[in-house]
Amino acid sequence: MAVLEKLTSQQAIDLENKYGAHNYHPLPVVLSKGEGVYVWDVEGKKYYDFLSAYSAVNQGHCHPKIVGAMMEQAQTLTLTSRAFYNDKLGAYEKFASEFFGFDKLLPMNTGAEAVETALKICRKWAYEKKGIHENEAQIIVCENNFHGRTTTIISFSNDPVARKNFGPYTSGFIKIAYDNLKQLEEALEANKNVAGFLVEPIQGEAGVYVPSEDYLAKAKALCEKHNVLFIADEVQTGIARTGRLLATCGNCSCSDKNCSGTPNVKPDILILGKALSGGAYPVSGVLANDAIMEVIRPGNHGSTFGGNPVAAAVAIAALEVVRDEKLAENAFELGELFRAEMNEYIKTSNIVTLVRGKGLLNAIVINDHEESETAWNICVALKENGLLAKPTHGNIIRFAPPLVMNKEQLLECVGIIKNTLKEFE
Ligand code: IF1
Repeated sequence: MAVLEKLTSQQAIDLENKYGAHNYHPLPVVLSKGEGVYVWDVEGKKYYDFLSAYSAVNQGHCHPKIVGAMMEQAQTLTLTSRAFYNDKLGAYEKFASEFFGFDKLLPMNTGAEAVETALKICRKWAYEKKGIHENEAQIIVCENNFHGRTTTIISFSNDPVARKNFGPYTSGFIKIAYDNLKQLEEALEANKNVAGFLVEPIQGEAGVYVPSEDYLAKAKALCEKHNVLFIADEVQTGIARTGRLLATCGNCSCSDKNCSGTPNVKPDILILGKALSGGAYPVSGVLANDAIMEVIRPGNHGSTFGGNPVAAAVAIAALEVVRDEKLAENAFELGELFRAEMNEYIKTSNIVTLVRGKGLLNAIVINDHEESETAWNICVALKENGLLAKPTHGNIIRFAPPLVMNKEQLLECVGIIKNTLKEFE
């Protein structure tokens, strides 16, 4: 069999089971094509994508502008390493810094790398600017966080499946409850060596937990009071997913009419990934102002692919699509419609207890215990009915379509979701 011969779904699944590490348990569907809000399996069946690769495909599958930029650069110059300059990186760094309202960008590739980069910058700032004794810095994180899967990041995870048997663990982290300002204040007052507070503006993997309206602003104010860096992980919530360019509203240059204009929630360090490239190519990065970013000097940090010309060209195109196609505004309006439709359904449902989210990052909670198979079975039935989604934890199903979806498509998807849920009532 030729290596890339056309396979049946079962053949593709069998190959992965035999030759691939079993680090995932995918829904039983084998995709071979994507365009906008749609994906197709190898047998040609069409689906609505309601996961968007965990909010990496905000601009829709294979967006022509993004793919075009990738192809043009890929045929010109793909990688130089940072041993030399290239003609795309500086322009991208300027574009992204101004787009989000910061002085500088440190370009990386994956979200976890960007989170690790932010942790390193925060610690170095603590030693060189705040005056904390070396190796004594503490970073506050939230229970039920998800920031990636490196050894340091899972060191402060409380998900046993992500953490167990990967020790010894990295120290220097203090865990508090999410959306709990009292615990944040207590941790700041009890520990003089706190360098930063790392937080997801909405806890995605935990089940799309939206914090209290004033949480981020008051958390940022507490950090300022204690000279601690407020670090926002917007890998999943950023790039228009929650109905604004950023869930923390980084006081950016967007003209997003839905932005609540809360400049006091501007992070000291902003972490981006996923849809920074529209799902076409691994691109992530960390943004900060000079007073913080200047602690990084040659030799302190980097990566072979970080800031490569293809990533630069793709990320510029991806951000231009967000701006020009007003994806934040669209996500805001369709998110309101989605939650209204689901709340209507919940009134007469015996199994769905609530819907929550912001913009087009939403989830429904099924009234079943965490270990039940109900949410999984609902997702398998949704697949049969032409819509792809996946449970986060146990009884919670995340719904996150590409932000290019239109109202008619969303209402068709709501119909599929409602009709499928009825099969389980
Ligand atoms: C998997 C979860 C989502 C993230 C936030 C950093 C990262 C992620 C807030 C790391 C990545 C991905 C990872 C992917 C599935 C997906 C995920 F289920 F794992 F938790 F979205 F919720 N910060 N999230 O959400 O970025 O290194 O992956 O580029 O590992 O299964 P990455």
